[in-house]
Amino acid sequence: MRIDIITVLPELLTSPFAASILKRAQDKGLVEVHLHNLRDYSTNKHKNVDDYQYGGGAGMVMSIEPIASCIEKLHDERSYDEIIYMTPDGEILEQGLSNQLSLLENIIILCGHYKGVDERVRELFITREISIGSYVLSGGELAAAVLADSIIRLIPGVLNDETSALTDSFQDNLLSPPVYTRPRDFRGHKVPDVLLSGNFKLIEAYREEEAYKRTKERRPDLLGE
Ligand code: 6GU
Repeated sequence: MRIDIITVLPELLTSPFAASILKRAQDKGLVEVHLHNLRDYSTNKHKNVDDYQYGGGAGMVMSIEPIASCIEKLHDERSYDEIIYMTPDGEILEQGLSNQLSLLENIIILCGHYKGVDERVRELFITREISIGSYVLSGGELAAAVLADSIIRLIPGVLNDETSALTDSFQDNLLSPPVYTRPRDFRGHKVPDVLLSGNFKLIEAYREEEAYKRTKERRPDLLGE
């Protein structure tokens, strides 16, 4: 898979892809992440990528020209399955959408800023608009990192058995059960006996029950309640 991210702040996106699982996925050749500085596509002498909005009002709007040249340059080199715009008024990201996107070959992610992009960018280029939740971030970069992380970890070969996505919270619409490691007793707070029993059938049943209990308590919406 190839992910091209268009942003005015590429430095905000370097560290998320330079460590841990996302770095390993790239090192293994399972995903390519390319950052594009929108300013490089500005044609005016101040390298501006935004302008005042027609009709007046506070806040700048991201101009269509640099975005169009960047997307068109990428599109000349390969075809894209989705051109995603990160915006607080987009579809809320859920695991199912990450699962779908992880099956694609090439995607572009455009990070919104200021008051957003000129509406014609959305009409002419964008195939999907995604938000990561009902709160406002200063820009789409952190949201793009969240989206990319949730997609990349699902690409076959990225996770090993230990980190398998199959047992993640949400993958089966259930939250994960509690987990423990040494010591067995921390100041009188003990690890549940069943986890020390060596009886894998019992342990599996315990984990399923705890996952269900936790989901019912914290996220009944996931159970359709
Ligand atoms: Cl995608 N962008 C911004 N600016 N804020 C957000 C968001 C995106 N998703 C949730 N909040």
